[in-house]
Amino acid sequence: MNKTLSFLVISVGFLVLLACSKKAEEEAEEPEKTYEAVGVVYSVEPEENSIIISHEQIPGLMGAMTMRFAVKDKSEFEGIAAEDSVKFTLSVGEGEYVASGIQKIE
Ligand SMILES: [Cu+2]
Repeated sequence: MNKTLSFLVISVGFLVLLACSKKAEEEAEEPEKTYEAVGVVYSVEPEENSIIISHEQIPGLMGAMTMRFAVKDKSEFEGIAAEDSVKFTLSVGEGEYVASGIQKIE
């Protein structure tokens, strides 16, 4: 094998390796991520299985805003009303924002 050819083979091999490791990295990011968040309840909508919360900044995800979260378990709504300060766990998966463990805070 001449020098140019072996250089080419090594380069292509390196590129394939790079592409593969990048793909594995992207796939590893697929699973649902969770964040701890705090905010003030804007409105509770049990019939819609959702809650609207003015949340504070969530580092690594988004700034402060008022937005709707899906709520999977109706018992989450017990004792929670508009204007309550709350903390909750936000799960992000497949473009869906789910609030769970919603708890009133002082
Ligand atoms: Cu938001």
